[in-house]
Amino acid sequence: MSTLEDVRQAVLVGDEQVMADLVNGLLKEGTPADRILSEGLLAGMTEVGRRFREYEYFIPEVLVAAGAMKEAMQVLRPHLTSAGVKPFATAAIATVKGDLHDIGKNLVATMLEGAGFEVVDLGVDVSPEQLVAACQSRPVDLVALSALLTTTMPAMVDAVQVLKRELHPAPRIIVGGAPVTQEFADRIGADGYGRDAATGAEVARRLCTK
Ligand code: B1M
Repeated sequence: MSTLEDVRQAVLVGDEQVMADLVNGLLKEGTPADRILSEGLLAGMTEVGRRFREYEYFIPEVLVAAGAMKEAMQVLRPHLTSAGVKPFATAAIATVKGDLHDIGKNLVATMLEGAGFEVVDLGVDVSPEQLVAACQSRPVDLVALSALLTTTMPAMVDAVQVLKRELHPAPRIIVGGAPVTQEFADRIGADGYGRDAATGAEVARRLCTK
C-alpha cells in the first residue's frame, strides 16, 4: 500500500521509476488526485526548494526531483482534468522571456484544462512577440504568464505592455509565479493574479465569464 509520504519522498530523492506505481496505487485506493498533488508532489517540491535554498541540494538534485514530478504528473493529469467537456474558452500559457522554470506553469496548464479551457502551451523563455503571434494565429481569450525569477519579472511587464498595445481587443491576462504578487499584478496592468495553480484557474474562469 502506497502513502502520500512515499510520494513526497520519491520527489525528494528524484525516483522517477517508482512514481507511476505509487500514484496509480494511491488512486486505486481512492485517494483524491488533488491530495496526491498537494500533499505528495507539491509537499516534496516545497522541501526540495528549501534544501536548494539552504545549499543542501544543488541543481542536479533539483533536476531529478523535477523529472520525478513530471513522471507523476503524466499519470495524475487525466484525473485532475474532466474528460470530454467542450472547452469554454482558449488560454495561451507561457513562462516569460529569460525564464526556464516550467513545473508551476505546467500545473497551471493542467488546472486550466480542468477548469474547462482549451490550453495552448507556448513553453518557456517566450518573448512578447511570440505571445502576440500566438494570439494572432488563433482566437485566444486568456493569456497566462508565469515567472519564477525576480530577474524575469521585468519580462512580464514587457509582455503585458506589448499584448495590450498590439492586440485589440486584448485577451485577458493573468500572471503568477513565486515572486509575483497581487500588488505587482495590479501595478503592471494584468487583469488577474493566481497565488497557486488552483486559484489561478478559478480567477481565469471568472475573468472569461465576465
Ligand atoms: Co530555479 N530558482 N533557478 N531551477 N528553482 C528558484 C525559483 C529559486 C527561488 C531557488 C532559490 O534560490 N531558493 C531561485 C530564484 C530566486 C529569485 O529570483 N528570487 C532560482 C534560481 C536562482 C535559479 C537559477 C538562476 C539557478 C542558477 O542557474 N544559478 C536558474 C535560472 C534558469 C532560468 O530560468 N533562466 C534556475 C534553474 C532551475 C532548474 C533548471 C534547475 C529547475 C527548473 C526545472 C523546471 O522547471 N523544469 C529549478 C527549480 C526546480 C527551482 C525550484 C527549486 C523549484 C521551482 C518549482 O518547480 N517549484 C525553485 C525554488 C522554489 O520555488 N522553492 C527555484 C514547484 C512549482 C509547483 O512551484 O513554479 O512556484 P512554482 O508554481 C506555483 C506558484 O508559483 C503558482 O502555481 C504553482 C503552484 O500551484 N504559479 C502560478 C506559477 N506560475 C503561475 C502562473 C499563474 C498562476 C499561478 O497564472 C498564470
